[in-house]
Amino acid sequence: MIILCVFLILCCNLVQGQFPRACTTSATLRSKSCCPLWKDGSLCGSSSGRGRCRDRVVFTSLASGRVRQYDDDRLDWPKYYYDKSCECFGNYSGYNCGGCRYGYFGEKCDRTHTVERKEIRELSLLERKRFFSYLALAKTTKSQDFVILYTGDRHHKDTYKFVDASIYDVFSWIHYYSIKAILQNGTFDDTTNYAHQGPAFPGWHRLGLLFLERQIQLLTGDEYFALPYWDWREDKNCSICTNAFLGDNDVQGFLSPYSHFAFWKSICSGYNYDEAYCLGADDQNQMEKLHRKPGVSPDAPSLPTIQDVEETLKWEDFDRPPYDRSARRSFRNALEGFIDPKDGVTRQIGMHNQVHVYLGGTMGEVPISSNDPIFVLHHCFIDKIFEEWLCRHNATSDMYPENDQPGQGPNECSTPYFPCIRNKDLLRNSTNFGYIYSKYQGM
Ligand code: KOJ
Ligand code: ZN
Repeated sequence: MIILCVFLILCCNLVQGQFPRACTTSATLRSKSCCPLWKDGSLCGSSSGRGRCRDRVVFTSLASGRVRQYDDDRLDWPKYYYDKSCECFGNYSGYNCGGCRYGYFGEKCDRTHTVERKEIRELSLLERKRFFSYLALAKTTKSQDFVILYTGDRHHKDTYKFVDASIYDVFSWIHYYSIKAILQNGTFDDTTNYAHQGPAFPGWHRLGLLFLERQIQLLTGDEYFALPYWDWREDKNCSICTNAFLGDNDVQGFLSPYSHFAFWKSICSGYNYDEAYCLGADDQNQMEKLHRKPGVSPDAPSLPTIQDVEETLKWEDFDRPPYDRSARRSFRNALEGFIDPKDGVTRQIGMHNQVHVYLGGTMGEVPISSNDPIFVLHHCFIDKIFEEWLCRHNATSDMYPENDQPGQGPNECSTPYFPCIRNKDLLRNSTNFGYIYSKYQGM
């Protein structure tokens, strides 16, 4: 019975993400059409009024109209792969419009409710145990809806292929894929990417967390599931790095055999060179185990303070030219952690980056950091700070700036999510996406 319920949930509530399995058959790739049938037998559920199959659901890229010299497969997402994709109406969403927009539930997507994301230490013992078992299930359950891209050589698109992955690994892969160096005139540029070092950073990660949260809701049938966060302000010695929480580690950095994630392996680990995407994704033996070394790096011996967060929140401009890691007096760049939040000018490892570097190990390796579930808790707190900024500054999506970062224009699709959600539409309060944060420790 439970198996049947899980199966029904999986096949009837498809939501955002990519690559949709249904769009990676050789026929769909050849036709460049990603408009799968919904269960009513029509493309994108069109006969039930859920959506339609549309040409170029790609939005405009560069504001300035400058011609790009890139040959990267992710540019102008999802144009390289698909000319056609589903456009869903109203509250419907998902690659075939069979699912609901974030914050909406039910067959007709007409039910709403708001979930509350709490600090992990606020959870009851039962809630915490439930969270760890949901994660274990997500790590071991093959995604029915999505597959991941795996390639031998990024210069040769005919070596691209798609492989199965677990639900958690699809989430982790999305971060990996967005962050790989950009192929430009046959060479790789790793100074910029689709999710970081630009105005897309807060919204991109917000969407990633929503993706994982919804996938877990669907997997478990628990519509009220909410991701927890870790308020790391002034935390000493990573107080959640214990086996009752995210896990203790040994001197080499490996997680304690008694921790929840002792046997987790990192997808896309081991082959972190620019030329390939996620080699080894089909072989557990090639993946390294999670590791962590909190407080060991001389570059980030402690965690950000209450004052650091307050100083970050005071910056009025969401982002500022040149919209990259050198942007000054920019809320986004202070939050991401390339400038001192106090003066908005001095280069330093702060805030988001500081927590990654402080934790070290898997979390300190940019391409694979999302394999460690502490990434989820860290980014939920970053998202909470982003939410606090949106409230304090009465932010609206028109504050999202035009800029030249690849994939980060206001009207470009957040890359590589599916279907298209424009970057600027993520600059909206979390209640628009069906969640809020608990008030904890005064924020
Ligand atoms: C890992 C990441 C990231 C930043 C750092 C540290 O994923 O975004 O590590 O610079
Ligand atoms: Zn990231």
